[in-house]
Amino acid sequence: MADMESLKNSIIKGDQNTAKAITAQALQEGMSPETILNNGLIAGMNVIGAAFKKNEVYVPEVLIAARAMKMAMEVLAPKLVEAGVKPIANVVVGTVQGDLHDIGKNLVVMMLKGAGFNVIDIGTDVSPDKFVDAVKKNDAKLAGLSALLTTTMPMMDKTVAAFKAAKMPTKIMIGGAPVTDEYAKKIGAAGYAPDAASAVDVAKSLLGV
Ligand code: B1M
Repeated sequence: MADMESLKNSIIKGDQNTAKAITAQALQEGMSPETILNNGLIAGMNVIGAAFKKNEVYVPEVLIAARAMKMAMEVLAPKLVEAGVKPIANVVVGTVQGDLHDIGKNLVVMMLKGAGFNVIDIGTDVSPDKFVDAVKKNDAKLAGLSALLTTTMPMMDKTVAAFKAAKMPTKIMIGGAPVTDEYAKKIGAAGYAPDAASAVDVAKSLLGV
């Protein structure tokens, strides 16, 4: 019988073949897609996220775990849709205008997906208007802004201002190497996360989930 502890461990180890095989077996045995998602895949990503936060694992381990999750999700996603399992919330994530750095942003995307959010990744060099449009189009409650350059940090301020000008109640979470909690408060962003794992905690707390 498919064992969720083994599925969780396959995600932690980044063993994509085992993750995919156990997911397929669990579905075949009639386990609910939601149980597989929560007790196997998300449980594994939670462990990786906590270890990443404590510097017990590093970027490569997170990428490998996320790849294993992605493979398993290819099998699981159609069944989740059939079962009507809803993601926690829609979240739009991008790197601000003028900034092409996306490695950290991609990690944030992976961790949010791993935690059960539906993430709309709008890439790099994203203008304030494009952020606003993407949030409107996807009815997102949260926008995540990444910046790696001190010269592009002011675009976060401009993006927050664009949401305010559009009178949108969207919560905005910011992050990236030069960004600080103090800066988030200064520009009126709702939250700041220092790393990808914390981004999940901050996102959940901002959305009250
Ligand atoms: Co650039 N670069 N770079 N670069 N680059 C830095 C950032 C820099 C610190 C290097 C240096 O000088 N020591 C420096 C910035 C200086 C500053 O502004 N203070 C710099 C510079 C100057 C530049 C250029 C201007 C260089 C030039 O052309 N003269 C240029 C700018 C291009 C542009 O964006 N317009 C440039 C270009 C590039 C490359 C294209 C070559 C490449 C990017 C490739 C890519 O991303 N696809 C690159 C890289 C790789 C770096 C370094 C080496 C690594 C960045 C990285 O990926 N880190 C970087 C130096 C360094 O950091 N050692 C540097 C790993 C990543 C996992 O961490 O992105 O911090 P990070 O993400 C973390 C957290 O910050 C947080 O979670 C992540 C995971 O824990 N986080 C969030 C990030 N976003 C978040 C969002 C959240 C929450 C948390 O909520 C939404």
